[in-house]
Amino acid sequence: MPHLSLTPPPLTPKPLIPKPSHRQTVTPPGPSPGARGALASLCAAMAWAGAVTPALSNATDEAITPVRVAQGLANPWAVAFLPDGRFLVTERKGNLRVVEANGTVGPPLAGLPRISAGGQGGLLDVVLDTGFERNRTLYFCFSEAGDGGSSTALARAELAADATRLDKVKVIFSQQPKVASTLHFGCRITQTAPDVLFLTLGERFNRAEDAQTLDNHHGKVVRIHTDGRVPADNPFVKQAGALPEIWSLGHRNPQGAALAPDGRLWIHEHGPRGGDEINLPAPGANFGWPQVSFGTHYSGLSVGSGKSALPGLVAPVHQWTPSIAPSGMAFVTSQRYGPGWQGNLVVGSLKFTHLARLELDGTRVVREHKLLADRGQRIRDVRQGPDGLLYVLTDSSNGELLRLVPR
Ligand SMILES: [Ca+2]
Repeated sequence: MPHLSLTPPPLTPKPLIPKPSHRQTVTPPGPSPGARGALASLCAAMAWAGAVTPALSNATDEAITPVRVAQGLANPWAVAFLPDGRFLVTERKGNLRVVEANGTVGPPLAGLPRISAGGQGGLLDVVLDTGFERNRTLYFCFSEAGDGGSSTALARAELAADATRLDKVKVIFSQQPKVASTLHFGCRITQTAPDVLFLTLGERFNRAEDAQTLDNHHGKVVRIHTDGRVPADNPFVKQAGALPEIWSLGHRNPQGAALAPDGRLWIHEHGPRGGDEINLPAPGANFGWPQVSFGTHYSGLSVGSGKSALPGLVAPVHQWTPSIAPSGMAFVTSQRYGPGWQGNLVVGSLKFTHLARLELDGTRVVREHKLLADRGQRIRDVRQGPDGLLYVLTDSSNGELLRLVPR
């Protein structure tokens, strides 16, 4: 989502002990489904020519220093940037905290609803409203208990002037139905217009088939107004039996979403064993889970049709096999890292503990770079701050907020 254009927080560099090498590796792109013209093929060939050059030749990848802003965060899941240079950070177990610009971690804010923490569930994403400076409004999503188990819920609230509590908390969306599962909540929020929110929703793992039907919110991307109303132009509002919030279907567990500079929504989702995907949700589009996948079930059995594509199911713009376990996603729109990074997509990897930096040609990934892998930290979230710098949250009981500073 667009971040507020405000005074950058003061840099208080606390450089970490340098590793032997900050050199990064380059891997060739995975299969890129979809039709390509001759020009695209030529571009791909040129991109490949670039991709096979030694990794060390890409000087820009060596030009970042991760600087620890804060530590001691318990499985932090999302970070948002307050206009005064402070940060809001969620902890999965249910805390929302202010982190001072100097890294001091504040106490949990009061006023949050009851959160059903456990497994993959808890307090997950948080984003500020684009009018936050004026209205103090923010949105957060979490796992909500109720009849039948739990599901993902989205709430709006106002941050008190002293930032010690949330006021006017209102749940504006609850995923239906609730089920007995602590897995696959999805739960990334993107504001694409002043009054429009998108929320990604996992299929809760044991309800995978639900992702193909419209009578539930499992494995869906939903689109609602910021007050919870359903937009009149959602794709299924006039279809009997369909839940009107649904924008797209056939998703597995999407834990990354970002608004591209051109206004398009991008998401990624965890595959099963292999087949993590980047998708561009479109109204009414079916992204195939669990009918098609580039991966297999954890058992090794094939998924659904056993195919990676079928007519009528939208292919991902990128896939990872083996799975990187993606979480968090942002576009680099600033010029802080030079022209080679501008327009890139960055994605956290939990499994391989790196930050993937993806060079794009339109909607196609043409090169992939792996950053920060030598730190061995699971990456849960990545965002571009109002200072144009990238910020990363690492996932552990002693999670960190890192600022990626260009050298
Ligand atoms: Ca898919």
